[in-house]
Amino acid sequence: MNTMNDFYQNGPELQNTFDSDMFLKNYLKNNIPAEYHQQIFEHLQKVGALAATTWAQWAAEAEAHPPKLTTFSPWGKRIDQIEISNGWKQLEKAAATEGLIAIAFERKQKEFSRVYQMALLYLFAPSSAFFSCPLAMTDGAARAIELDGDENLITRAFKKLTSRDPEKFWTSGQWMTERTGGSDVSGTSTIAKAAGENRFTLEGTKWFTSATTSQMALTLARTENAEAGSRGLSLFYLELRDENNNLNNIEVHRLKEKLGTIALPTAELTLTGTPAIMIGKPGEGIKRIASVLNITRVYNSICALGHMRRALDLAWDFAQKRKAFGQFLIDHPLHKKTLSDLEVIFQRCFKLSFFVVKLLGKEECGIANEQEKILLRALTPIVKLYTAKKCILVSSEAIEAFGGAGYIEDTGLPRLLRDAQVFSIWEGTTNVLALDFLKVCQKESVLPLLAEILKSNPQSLQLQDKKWQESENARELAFLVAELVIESIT
Ligand code: MFK
Repeated sequence: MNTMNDFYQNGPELQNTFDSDMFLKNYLKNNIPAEYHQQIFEHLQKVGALAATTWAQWAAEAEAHPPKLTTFSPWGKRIDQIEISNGWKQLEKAAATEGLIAIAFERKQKEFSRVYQMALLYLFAPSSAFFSCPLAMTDGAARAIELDGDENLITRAFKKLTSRDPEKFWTSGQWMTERTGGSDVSGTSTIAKAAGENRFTLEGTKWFTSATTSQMALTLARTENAEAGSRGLSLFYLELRDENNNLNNIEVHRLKEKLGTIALPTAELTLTGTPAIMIGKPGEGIKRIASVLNITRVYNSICALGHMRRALDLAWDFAQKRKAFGQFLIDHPLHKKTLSDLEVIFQRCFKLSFFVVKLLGKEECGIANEQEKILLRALTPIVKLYTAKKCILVSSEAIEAFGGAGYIEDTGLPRLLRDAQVFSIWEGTTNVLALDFLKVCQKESVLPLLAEILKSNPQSLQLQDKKWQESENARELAFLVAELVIESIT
């Protein structure tokens, strides 16, 4: 006889995450020229299978074994060793082998290379335990070096950052934040002392250094006698270890205890005379690091998108196997409508994110016109802030769709919500990005340009409102622009 005691609910399962994603497939069919379809589809199908199986297992292993810092050897020598899990190491190798960075810089699919790469990242990220974070900084660093680095840095670093060989592949950190602030970096107190032609040694403390196990980092510092404020900052390249694999005058104080992203090593550290090379000219630090930020913000959007997709895939699957009140959840009209409404939010985020990715691809291939360049600059903060906030909302609703199980740690579901919160914090908070957008509007006449592009939408008239010049309305403006642009994308 079947009693309630015999009942055990099956948890949610993943299918090949590419095969099951009709929205992605249709987007790629309609937005990438047919000559690239076969190769890209075959690759993404392989990746979708890995994301649902091996990579998800490695990510679980990385989450179960967070990084550990050992500051001293048993005999008292300062060693600052960060131990990372096998899962994390395997994910790094997979990222290189699959060309997660390389695809964007080889540009074999011309301006569509970014679309291909970001589709790959979208599948990789939710099964990567946030290995996507070092990848974002790696990609941004490669772009900064490609734009502003000399031959030495191209050979020394760019080639490794963009390598498909796991033995040669490097990742990069981006160390911008000090104790005085991550949004307002004008108080940066790291000093760069001259040590030969374009060579410096850095002294200062960095408060958030993610991916501290990377081989290199880009960071901001102030040359001696440079002016105060952000205009006195320059951009520097450094390598974390010397030829004997010892840290290059770097002391790691501790790893951060974070709300989420726990597999990702994030440290506080001090540079105590670390050799560095300046990228760009003195005082150009913000402008030069902006090329990193613009890439990491697009990554943030794509990773938020992948995160939403994962949360929804699990919630849809569960709705088809969980019964309540005599029928499957999916057959309850209200449950189905709740998930369908979240699906619409996801799809809107998808449209905006890949619209910006396409612009990025065009700009990097030198075929974007002036309007497209302005749009890319203006919409990068918008897509980042919009998708981050929607991701938190979708993740919260998705775990609620599991009832109590969504609140229980060993189901793995609460992590969806904890991890989602980071998207709106790192790489610029919602308000900082909304204000950045406002600054761009003031400089580049973005609103008239947008009003012209969006003129078929009666709501675009709102863009002429004077109130947008007030910074307190910047957030409202940012979300309005996001919604209007999404509605204009066919
Ligand atoms: C890892 C585990 C997670 C743990 C939780 C997360 C913890 C948080 C970790 C972090 O701290 S992550 C870092 C977060 N911080 C940011 O993302 C930076 C946010 N701040 C900004 O984005 C500011 O706008 C910025 C620092 C870039 C600049 O502010 P400023 O100092 O007021 O400079 P300004 O005047 O806005 O820009 C200087 C120049 O750079 C201008 O050019 P001009 O000199 O020609 O006028 C700008 O146009 C240009 N610029 C600024 N942003 C740009 C840009 N150009 C292109 N693209 C951009 N995005």
